[in-house]
Amino acid sequence: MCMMRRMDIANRFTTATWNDFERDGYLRLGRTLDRDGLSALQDRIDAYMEQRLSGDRLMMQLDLGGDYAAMAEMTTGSKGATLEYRKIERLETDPLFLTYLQEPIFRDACVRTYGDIDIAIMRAMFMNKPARKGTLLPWHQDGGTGWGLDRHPLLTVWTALDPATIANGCVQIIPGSHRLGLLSERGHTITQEMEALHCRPERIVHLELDAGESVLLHNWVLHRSDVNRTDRPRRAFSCCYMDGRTRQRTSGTTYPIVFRGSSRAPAAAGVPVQDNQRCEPSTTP
Ligand SMILES: O=C(O)CCC(=O)C(=O)O
Repeated sequence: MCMMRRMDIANRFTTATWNDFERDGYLRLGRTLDRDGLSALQDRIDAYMEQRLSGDRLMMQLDLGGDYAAMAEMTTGSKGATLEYRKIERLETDPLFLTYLQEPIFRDACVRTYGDIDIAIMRAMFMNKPARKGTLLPWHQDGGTGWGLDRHPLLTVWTALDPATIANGCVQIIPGSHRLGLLSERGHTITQEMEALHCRPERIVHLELDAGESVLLHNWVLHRSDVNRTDRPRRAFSCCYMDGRTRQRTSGTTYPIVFRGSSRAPAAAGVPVQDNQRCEPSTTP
C-alpha cells in the first residue's frame, strides 16, 4: 500500500490512468516531441532513406505497396535513395532516436508494466506509409513464439512523425482485445474466423494523432493499418520495450538495455514463454 503511494508520486501515470491502459490496451500520451525534436527525427529518418546518412547498421525494407503477403526483404543497409521505405529497424543505434526512446515518460510506463527493473529494447523501428502507397497491414498481435524470445514483450510506444489520419493509414485497434491473450501460440496475424469474431467494425478505434504525439499499446492489443491515400507520407516511430533479462531462445542473445532499474525485485509482468513452446527467430509486421 505504502509502496504504491510512492510509485504514484514518482511515476507520471496515476493508478487511475494506468487502470485505463490495463482495461483498454492503449493510452494516448499526447505530445512527447516538441517542434524541434520532431523536425530533428523527421530529418534524420529522411537522411537515412535518401542516403545522406549511411544505413549500414540499419535493417531496411522497401515498400512495394499493397500486398502484405508479397513484402520486400528486410535486410541490412540501404536499398537506394528513395522515400519509399516501409520499415527501418535498429534505430536504437542512432543517437537521436536513442535519446528520444529514453524519455522519462517511457521509463515510467515501463516501470508500471514490468516493475523497476532493467528494460531492453526489442525493436526500435520506423514504420512508413509512403505517399499514395503503403502496405496493408492485417489484424495482428505483437508477440508469440514466432518472435523467438524467452518471455513476452508487453509494451510498445507508437509515435506519429506526421499527422496520422484515417486517410493516410493510421493504426486501428480493438480496445480491450489484449485481454484475450495471444490468439495463437505463434502470435502475429489471426485467422479470418477470429477476425470476424473479435474485429467487428463497430469496435474499431482509429488512432488519429498529430505529429509528435504518442500512444502506448499493449503488445497483445489487436491492431492493423491501411494504405496511404494521400499525397504526403505517414511516418511513425514504434518502439517495443521489454524485461531486460529477455533472451533469444536459440542463440541466447540479449538486447540493448535502455533503462537501468533500481530494484532487484523480480519483474511484475515479464511473463515467461513456456519451456515446451517452440520458437524460431523472426519478427514481423
Ligand atoms: O505503423 C503501423 O502502421 C503499424 C505499427 C505496428 O504494427 C506496430 O508498431 O507494432
